[in-house]
Amino acid sequence: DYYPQRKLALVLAPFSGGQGKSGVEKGPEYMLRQGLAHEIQELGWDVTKHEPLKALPESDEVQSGKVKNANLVGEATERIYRTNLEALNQDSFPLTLGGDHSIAMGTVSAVLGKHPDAGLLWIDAHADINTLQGTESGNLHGCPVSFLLGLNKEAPGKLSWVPSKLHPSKIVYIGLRDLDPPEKRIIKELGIKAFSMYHVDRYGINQVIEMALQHLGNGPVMCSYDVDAIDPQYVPATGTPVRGGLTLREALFLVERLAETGKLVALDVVEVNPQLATDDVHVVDTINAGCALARCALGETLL
Ligand code: B3U
Ligand code: MN
Ligand code: MN
Repeated sequence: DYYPQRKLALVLAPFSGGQGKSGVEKGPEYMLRQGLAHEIQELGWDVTKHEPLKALPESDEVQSGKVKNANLVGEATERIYRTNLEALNQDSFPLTLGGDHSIAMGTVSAVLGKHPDAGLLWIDAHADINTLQGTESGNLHGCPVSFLLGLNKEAPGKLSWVPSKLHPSKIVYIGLRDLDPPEKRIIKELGIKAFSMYHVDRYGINQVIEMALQHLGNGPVMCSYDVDAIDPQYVPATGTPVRGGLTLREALFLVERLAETGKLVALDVVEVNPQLATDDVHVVDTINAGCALARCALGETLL
């Protein structure tokens, strides 16, 4: 058990600069309004709130190839990194609420700063491993893993802080179903363990998580959870929904199993965009799913 004191740092990351749709910065606010902080306290955690992105300055953007908002993403992710590393150093579990997935450059780097042997479980419809060369969209939320792995020789502007401490053998994907061709090549070349929706159907979610955990070994595990891994029928309010995803039970089961191992050291819940719903039920479903992921990862459903 990494957190015998049950201290939790709730890190709000209302950030949308890693992609083009507004609304994803409202994710944390909606999850808090749903009562998430209180629910976590009810589970026995001592919760402190952190807002590293307060007063984020207007940034002076460098135009570097296709990639958008490099300085803004650099500034935001470095702030999140510092906040989360400090939380980890004070024996607090960092639960980071996004915001778009670019913020994982900060959250994962913090975990690797504290626990160099940590494994990373990346649950997502997308691999988010595009390089500066390979990205078609120029959206940095499609690139965090390439930075964490050090695949970009020179990072533009303020993105140069990212330490790239992740080894390809220490990341496992679950839920993939929408990859760009260069991303597939990178995953193959680096031998990264990846369980797509095909593998979920083939082996079942239980065997997939066991294989994933076995691959990551005995050390601590961080989970970066993009809610678009879940089928849009359960989580419609997200920026890039892709049909054919995890059922809500499969999605929650993954984090329930992580809670059971006692090895989970940090969690991100990202890409909740309450503005992208066509009706209120969609918002409620999405926010409820995001909050349930956090609660289940913290042991709510363990007896
Ligand atoms: N691979 C595409 C699409 C994408 C990645 N992550 C999300 N969408 N959420 C890209 O833009 O890099
Ligand atoms: Mn993602
Ligand atoms: Mn995604």
